[in-house]
Amino acid sequence: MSIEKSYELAREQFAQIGVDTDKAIERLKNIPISIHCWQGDDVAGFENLDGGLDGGLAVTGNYPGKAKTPDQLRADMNFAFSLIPGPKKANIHAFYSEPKNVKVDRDSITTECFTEWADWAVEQKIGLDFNPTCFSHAKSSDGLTLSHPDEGIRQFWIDHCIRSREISEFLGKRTGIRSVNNIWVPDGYKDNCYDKVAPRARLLDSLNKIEAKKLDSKYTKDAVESKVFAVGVEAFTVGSHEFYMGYGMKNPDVMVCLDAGHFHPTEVISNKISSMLLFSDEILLHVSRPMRWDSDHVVILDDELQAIAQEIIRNDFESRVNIALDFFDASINRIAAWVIGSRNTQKALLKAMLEPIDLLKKAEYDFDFTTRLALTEEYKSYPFGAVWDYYCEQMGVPTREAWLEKVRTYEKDVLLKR
Ligand code: RNT
Ligand code: ZN
Repeated sequence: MSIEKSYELAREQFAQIGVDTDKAIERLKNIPISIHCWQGDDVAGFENLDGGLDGGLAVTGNYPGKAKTPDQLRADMNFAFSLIPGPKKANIHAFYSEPKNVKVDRDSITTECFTEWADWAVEQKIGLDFNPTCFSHAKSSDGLTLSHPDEGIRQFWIDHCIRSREISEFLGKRTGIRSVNNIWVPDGYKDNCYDKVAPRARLLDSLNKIEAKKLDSKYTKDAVESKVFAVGVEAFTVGSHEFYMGYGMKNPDVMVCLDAGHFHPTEVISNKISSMLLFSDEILLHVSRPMRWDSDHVVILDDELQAIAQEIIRNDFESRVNIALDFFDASINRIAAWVIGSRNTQKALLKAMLEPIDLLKKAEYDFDFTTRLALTEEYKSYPFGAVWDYYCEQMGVPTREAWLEKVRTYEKDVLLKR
């Protein structure tokens, strides 16, 4: 049956429970997803480092065809974007800089190192988000950066984060779309920390220095990302959730970032959004999929992804929740990874829009928990797929699994020739 016919039937069925599928589609068209460039090159960056990835981050797998130059990475993202419907941003990291001729260390990167990224984004009509890269560098090899006891090392990373804010502002100005600048540091210890206050006090002082200058909030806004543990940083992270929660509450210009993999294994970020947004204007999400630990698996349409989307949609939070993806899997085709994770995030948002939200809220307010449970379960098998397919067709991207064939062709023609 044609996509249109299926959609017509689905539209009718949803209309019967008071859900307007056309409206849902229009709503989805206005929710940008920030797609992380680092899935395309296994978080390697382009600095030609001798050392590999560190900071407790790990990418496993050696699937062929990873991007080795900025142009390859942008080409791969362009191709992935052609398979993902709706508005997108690209999320880049400082170590994807393209300095002209001379090597520019992280503390002295300038907007000029990012003109290619900016030109590309303008061409693609997308916004850009930014991240200082406080890992995979000689000065992060002690496992401490902004909280390092050595003043010189600390200053190096402070300068790097200040430069990153300026670059983010530049990217916001160039693209006309505000850029989020997200600060995550790997700082912590493998084994039990004896003095937990001193490193946190140093991190706080560093952040205050980084944030001292007010930048134009029309173009950039900072976020800070916590973490509970990592491989090699099992015992103690300086930037814990409580630390950055406190920082965000005291500094309303700075958003708190919630990464789905950065909490204890059964703790979920979906249940934090409602509380956070009673106290902050905005938050940043790193949508990821932890498996037993912060493993950064490709996002699938699982219960937690749907719970995250439901929190955003049921409460009209889409203008206050910045949705960014953060996963990296080198065991499968990297473009497929982007497409799967991005499309699933959008599917989850759409599925959440296809519930009669007011009716279900009312059942709950009336203490009618039978109706609440019965209907939420029944609505799970309503024909959401027909609406998704129609949306993809409208947006000019492949419907259903048709994108996979295109990825295979690109793999053969482009990736395997690298
Ligand atoms: C690390 C954080 C961080 C990184 C990226 C590469 O645990 O999740 O967001 O994944 O900055
Ligand atoms: Zn993250």
